[in-house]
Amino acid sequence: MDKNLFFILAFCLLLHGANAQLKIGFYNSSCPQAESIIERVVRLRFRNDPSVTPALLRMHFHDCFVRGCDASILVNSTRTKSAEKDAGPNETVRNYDLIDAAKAQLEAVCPATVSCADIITLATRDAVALSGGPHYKVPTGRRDGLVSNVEDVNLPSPALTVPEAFAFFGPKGFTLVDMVALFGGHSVGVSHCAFFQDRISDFQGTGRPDPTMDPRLAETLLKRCGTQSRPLNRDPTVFLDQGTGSVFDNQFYGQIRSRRAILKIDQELALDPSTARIVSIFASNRTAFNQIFERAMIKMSKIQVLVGNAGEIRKKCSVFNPRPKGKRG
Ligand code: HEM
Ligand SMILES: *[C@@H]1O[C@H](CO)[C@@H](O)[C@H](O)[C@H]1NC(C)=O
Ligand SMILES: *[C@@H]1O[C@H](CO)[C@@H](O)[C@H](O)[C@H]1NC(C)=O
Ligand SMILES: *[C@@H]1O[C@H](CO)[C@@H](O)[C@H](O)[C@H]1NC(C)=O
Ligand SMILES: CC(=O)N[C@H]1CO[C@H](CO)[C@@H](O)[C@@H]1O
Repeated sequence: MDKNLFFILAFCLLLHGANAQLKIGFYNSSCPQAESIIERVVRLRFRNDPSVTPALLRMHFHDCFVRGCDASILVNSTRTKSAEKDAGPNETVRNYDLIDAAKAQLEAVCPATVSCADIITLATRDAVALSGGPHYKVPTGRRDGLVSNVEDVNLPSPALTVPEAFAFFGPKGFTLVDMVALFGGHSVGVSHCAFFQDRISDFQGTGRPDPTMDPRLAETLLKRCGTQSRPLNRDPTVFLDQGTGSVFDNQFYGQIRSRRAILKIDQELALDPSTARIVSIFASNRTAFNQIFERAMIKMSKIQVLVGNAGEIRKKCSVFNPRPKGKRG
C-alpha cells in the first residue's frame, strides 16, 4: 500500500477511535430532548411508585455485569433462544415496561438515535436522585448489544463472603471502596425471603438463627417469612435497609453495623476486616458515601460498553433489530 495512503487511513481510524467514546451530553445535537424525555417518564412513574428506583438500580447492575452495559438484559427470549431475562437472578427484575415506554417516546421524536443501554443508565441516574440520592452527570453514547444468552448470566449469590464478592468486582475495575459504595444500592428496595431464609431459623444446621443477626430482627423476619422448612406460601419481601427502606441515603450502613442486614453479604461488609472501616465511614458521612457512590456508578455504567459503530441502536428494546441476512450469537 502507498505509504501516504497508509498514514491517512491510520489517521482516520485514530480520529474515528477518538470519537467513539462515551461523552457527557452525547445526544446534545442528535436528540437534544433525550435526557429530559427520560427524566419525565421516570418522574411520572416515581410519583405513583417509588419502587421504580430499586427496580432500575438492580436492572442497571444486572445489565452491566453481564456482557457489559449493552441492554442485553432487555431482550425477550424467543421460541428457540433463551435470553438473559430468563436467568434465575433476573426473575425479580422489574419495570422493563418503563424502558419500553421511554423508548417509544424517544423513537417518536428522534428515531433510531438513543440506545436502550443509555436509557437504562439515564433512567437509573434520575430515579436515584428522586429517591434522595445524588444526581450525577453520566456520559452517554452506549450502543445496544447483539447478543443475549441465558448461559452468560453469572451473577454473585447473596451468601458470598467479602473476598468472594470482590472476586466479581475487582476484575471489572472496582476498588474495595467502590464495591462497598455500590452495595449502597441496597439502601432502597426489597428482598424476597427466599434469599435470606437460611439466616433466620436453622442457620447451617445449628437450629438457631445466624449469630451475626440481631436476634430481634431474626424474630421479626421469622414471623414474616416462616422457617426454612416451612416457608410462608407466597414468598414475601422485606426492605434491605431496615432503617429507611425507600429513601436513598447512608442509613443502610448504620443498619448493617447494628447487625440488621437482611442479606448475608450485606452483613459481611460490616464484619469483614477489609471493609468494616469503609462501612463505618459511609455510615457517619453521607457526603463521602454520595461522592464515592457517584464515582462507582459512573464506573459501572462504562463496563465493556459498545461505542461508535459497534452493536446497534435497537428500535424496540426487547427485540434485536431485524437482520435480513447473517446470524446472531
Ligand atoms: C455481590 C453483589 C450483590 C448481590 C449478591 C446482590 C443480591 C441481591 C438480592 C438477593 C436481592 C433481592 C432480590 C429479590 O428478592 O427480588 C437484591 C436486591 C437489590 N439489589 Fe442487589 N446484590 C448485589 C449487588 C448490588 C448492586 C451493585 C446494586 C446496585 C448498585 C444492587 C441493587 C439492588 C437493589 C436496588 C435491590 C432491590 C430490588 C427491588 O426492590 O426490586 N445490588 N440484591
Ligand atoms: C452537551 O452540553 C452540555 C451542557 O451544555 C456540555 O457540558 C457537554 O459537554 C455537551 N456535550 C457534547 C458532546 O456536546
Ligand atoms: C465527609 O466526607 C467529605 C467528602 O469526602 C469530606 O470532605 C468531609 O471532611 C467529611 N466529613 C467529616 C466530618 O469527616
Ligand atoms: C417482550 O416481552 C414483554 C413481556 O412479556 C412484552 O410486554 C413485550 O411486548 C415483548 N416485546 C416484543 C417486541 O414483543
Ligand atoms: C421478566 C422475565 O422474563 N423473568 C424471567 C426470569 O427467569 C425466570 C426463570 O428463571 C422466569 O420464570 C421469569 O419469567
